[in-house]
Amino acid sequence: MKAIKEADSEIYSHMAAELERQKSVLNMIPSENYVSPAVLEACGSVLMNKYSEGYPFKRYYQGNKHVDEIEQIAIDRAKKLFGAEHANVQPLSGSPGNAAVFLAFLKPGDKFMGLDLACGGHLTHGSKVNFSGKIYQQVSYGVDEKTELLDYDKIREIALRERPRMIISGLTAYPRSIDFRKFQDIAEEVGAIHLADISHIAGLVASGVLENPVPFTDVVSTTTHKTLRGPRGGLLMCKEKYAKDIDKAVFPGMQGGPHDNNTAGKAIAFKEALKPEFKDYSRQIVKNAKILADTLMGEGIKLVTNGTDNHLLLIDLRPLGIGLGREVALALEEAGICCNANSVPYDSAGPFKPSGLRLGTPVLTTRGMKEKEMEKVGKWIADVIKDYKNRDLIGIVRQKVQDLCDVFPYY
Ligand code: DSN
Repeated sequence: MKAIKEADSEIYSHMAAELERQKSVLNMIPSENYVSPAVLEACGSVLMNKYSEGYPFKRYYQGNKHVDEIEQIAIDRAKKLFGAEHANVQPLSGSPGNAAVFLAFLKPGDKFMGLDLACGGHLTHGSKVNFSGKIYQQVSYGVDEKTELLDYDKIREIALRERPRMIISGLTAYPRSIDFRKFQDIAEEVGAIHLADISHIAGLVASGVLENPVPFTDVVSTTTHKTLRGPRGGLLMCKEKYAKDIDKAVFPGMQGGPHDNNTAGKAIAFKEALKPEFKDYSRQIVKNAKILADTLMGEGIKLVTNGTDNHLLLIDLRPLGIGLGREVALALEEAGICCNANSVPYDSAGPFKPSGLRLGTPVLTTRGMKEKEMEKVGKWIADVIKDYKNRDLIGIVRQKVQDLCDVFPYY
């Protein structure tokens, strides 16, 4: 960061401090990851100087000879990675990608189904405060109150009754695998488009650790920066028959010029994800999450659905008190463990003071941590949760976290 240091010492000092923070904490926010130096270089490159409205070899601006090649490589690699008939690598992130899908298939006021945010969905799956819930009519489905699992019979029942134009599957805080095939079947039965939002699990899907919905699902959306470990960005994949609708909805429907620097970062990340090592990485993410879950439950901590199939865990703090999520997340942050407060299904405390904690293993796994480390980390998390006001304990855990981070450096 030599040039930044010289040009703007104020921003430089914050960036340098953020780098230190990322190195010296256990980052357990399940939607974050640490990208490779190659992806970082691409995102900070001269490609950001270019405008490229249009698609490869069909642009509205001159000078796109090299950008055309880069975007085409990104498209080809995405198709290979997920076995997709068609891929659009231009969505700036997950939300604009999903917005483009709405634009492609729904008119304002049309009905669609999405997983309730408090049960693990996403803002763009129909939250009242999001474009999806304001412009379109959301019919929500939840999880079973007892098992906290998706109930496919119930989802089918709602779909048959409501006849939505689109059904969204996918998660931001559901720790179990999703039967995307069942969603596709239900959508076909009621004549709806099925959008599978695999943003959180894309890396696990690409490596075959979780089921890949791309070959049989109408449209699949994802971000590229979570378990997939690429740059901030989005990606849409669909059956060939929807390719034109999707492309037109992304540009000129939703967006102007793509961010070519991030497109290059996506291409590099897809190449990394096609390597055999990425399979090992993905397997380890899930192994780590399972060990972490077992350790926490062994310490008497309640987990939503009593475990995990993917990269994330949702801790239910209600046995300790309603609405404790943020307070405990702050205590954990002080102890050097970064996660986020999150609603749990049927949380009476509301989204501003939720009763849960969401955490995951993608970053720790990127740093090379395995089962042994997860047992330690799980024990520290449980200690802080059970005694979150104890400043001495928080200080002791902070030191242990620092020591562990020193053994697993990154950047
Ligand atoms: N903000 C992302 C997450 O944390 O799950 C979803 O967009």
